[in-house]
Amino acid sequence: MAKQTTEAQWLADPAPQIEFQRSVLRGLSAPRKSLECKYFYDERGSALFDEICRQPEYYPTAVETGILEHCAAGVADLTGPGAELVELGSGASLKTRIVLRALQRPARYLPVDISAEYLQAAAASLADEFPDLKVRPVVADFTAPFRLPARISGQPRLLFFPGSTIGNFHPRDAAQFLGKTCRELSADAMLIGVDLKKDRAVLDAAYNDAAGVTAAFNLNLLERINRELDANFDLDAFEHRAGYVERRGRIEMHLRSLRDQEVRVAGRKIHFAAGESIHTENSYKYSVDEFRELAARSRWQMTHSWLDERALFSVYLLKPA
Ligand code: AVI
Repeated sequence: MAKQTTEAQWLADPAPQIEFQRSVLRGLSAPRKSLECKYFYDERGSALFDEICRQPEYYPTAVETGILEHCAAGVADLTGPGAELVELGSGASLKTRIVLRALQRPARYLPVDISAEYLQAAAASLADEFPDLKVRPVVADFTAPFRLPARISGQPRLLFFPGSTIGNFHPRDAAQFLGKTCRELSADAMLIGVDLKKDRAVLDAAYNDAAGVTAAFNLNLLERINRELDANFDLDAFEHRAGYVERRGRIEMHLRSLRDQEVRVAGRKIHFAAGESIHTENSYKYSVDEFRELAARSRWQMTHSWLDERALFSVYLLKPA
């Protein structure tokens, strides 16, 4: 039997506490309070996000999975044999299996994720399932500069960026990020999943699941700040709020203070008026034309697009223009 390879993680933890502290204090001292959504993903946050993906209201995961099952063979033909797959924000790598199974003799898989423990576990289980595949986890915040191992010479490199994570960037930053991936990651193509604009009732329900998992995911950010930055947020004194803001084309997620209160964070006192909110996440939605235009601004050309029957979600193949 071929040797299983899960090489040591490529980089040390790229998100040192001091960065986290700086970002939190900056966000909570601003006139309109905010926190960076990348900090949702500690170990519990990553597990809660997986649970969100299993909620009946959160359609993106199931719908994107269906689209990938439908288009993976075509993507594999377009990519060619012996490819390496680089996944940005891999999480539990569930959709990856569909792509890896379709690719012809994939040479290597490089999952890139900010959550070290989670990444190691997901990479190990994947290496078990694909014994001939080299799996090399890269612990990195892919929104900041990071390095990838050198490309395997002569083999195609396919970037995989599913889940509409691109929607969590402001459109200007999304264009910049896509441009950077095009210039710096020396890929032949990118397979990307993007959530589509649609009826607001469907969108609102997806971010307000009845089981309260999205609310727990949002509140976990305060729990993380309590634990890691010596803070004393009372989790019962904040509530989860999420909704579609049509003029901006985005879901906004907030944590709303239920009373006038003062919270200690890393030695500082932060005041919250009753009803004041912390903006924790944006999730932009794009029509096909809007996304084609965004990709073109970043020097990617949209060569193929796949939508589900209800036009809830889209998957695109982009090539460097
Ligand atoms: C990871 N990202 C694409 C999710 C989204 O839909 O914006 C994160 C999420 N937030 C709440 N539910 C899911």
